[in-house]
Amino acid sequence: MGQASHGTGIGFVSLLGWPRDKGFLSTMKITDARVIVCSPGRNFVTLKITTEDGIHGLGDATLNGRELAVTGYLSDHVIPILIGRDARRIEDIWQYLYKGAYWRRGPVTMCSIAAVDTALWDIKGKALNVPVYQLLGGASRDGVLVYGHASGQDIEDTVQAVAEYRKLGYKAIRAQSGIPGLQSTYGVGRGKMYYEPAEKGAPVENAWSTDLYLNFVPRLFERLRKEFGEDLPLLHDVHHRLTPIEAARLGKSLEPFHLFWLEDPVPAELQESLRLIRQHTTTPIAIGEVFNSIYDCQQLIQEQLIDYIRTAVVHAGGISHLRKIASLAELYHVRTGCHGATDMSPVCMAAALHFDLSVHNFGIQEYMHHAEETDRVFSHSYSFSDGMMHPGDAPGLGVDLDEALASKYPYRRAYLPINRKLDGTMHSW
Ligand code: CS2
Ligand code: MG
Repeated sequence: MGQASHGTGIGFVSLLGWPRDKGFLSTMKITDARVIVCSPGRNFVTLKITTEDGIHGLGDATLNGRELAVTGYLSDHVIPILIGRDARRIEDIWQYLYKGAYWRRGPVTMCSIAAVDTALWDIKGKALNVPVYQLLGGASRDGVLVYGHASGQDIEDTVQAVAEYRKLGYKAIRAQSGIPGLQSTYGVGRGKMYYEPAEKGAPVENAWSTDLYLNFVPRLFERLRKEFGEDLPLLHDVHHRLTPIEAARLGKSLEPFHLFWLEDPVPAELQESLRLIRQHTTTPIAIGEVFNSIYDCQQLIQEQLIDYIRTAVVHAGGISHLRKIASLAELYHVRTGCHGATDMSPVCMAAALHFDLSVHNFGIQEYMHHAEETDRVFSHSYSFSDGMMHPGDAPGLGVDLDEALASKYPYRRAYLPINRKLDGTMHSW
């Protein structure tokens, strides 16, 4: 008892006597897994998994400014126990890596698991000859609404940047501006359409003043509404820089300009602090780009303290785990708004688009252009048109990595900037 050929019903076998290495279907063994680190425009860590039938899948494992920690976790601890496993068992491999490690969660672990999970979805799609979104329940919409990043040195500069994004067809735009009196501000590009979050060398130091910021931001949005009218969805990122009562004041003062969302108003370690913000303002709140698991999201979602959950495929355990977060969010009227800055590689971007297209409670997707070198190294089937994106219909994720070209862009250590108050005190960002 225990052996069964294809098509044998479960009623014919004793599950207790069933050898664990034999499934009802033949397996597709993982024969190779490698980490590829490259820097075409910025650093990226990519996991490439190959199966016995020659199909390969890609997963993004980039943790901005801490890339090599994930590389080590994958190469030294995950890959050795991945080889020989059945690539078709995506959920089981996820649980094996999560529960089996004993040490759970955290960005390094969850980026590593995400990379494996994403690569396995890519493989499954290719093996079945369908785009990943078809495996996730199919399209729930025709395309994915994205927002672009407009930023300027001052208000008029930012008005111009928003106008440029509108010309490019964007239907939703995030607006950030330099603040008069502060030398530099994170999130403001230098003469480009977008900014690069990390820079070479030691972390750049930005100066911060909450007073200047709180007085300035409502003026920025008043001006933007005057210029662009009431209908353009506008977003703003606070980068975790306020206390709850300051954030409440900002949310309240922005109400006349009805933002699509106000992002990361406070650092989200103390999640009950969002209750205070909620008591004071109806400005919608988006949080979660630094979260790694459903447990990080749980309180904010279940208490309906946020409107959009920002977890990304790469940082929160891959497509499988993100779907669970989305399902929890759906119960509480919270919609998704995945993080999509340039440190999410095109592999992550593609995975996000398959996810976005399929989940019912999708809200919006962040989209920041990658550098041209990045797009040359990672060819992809996703596309942008008229403010919307689509993952394309190539089997799997629809992204590939030109390894020969990637090897021409070796890793360069780079860091995110830090933020200090005018008196030199370290501050959040
Ligand atoms: C930002 C990012 O895209 C965003 O909303 O917060 O610039 C973020 O700071 C970086 O992606 C961090 O790696
Ligand atoms: Mg952000």
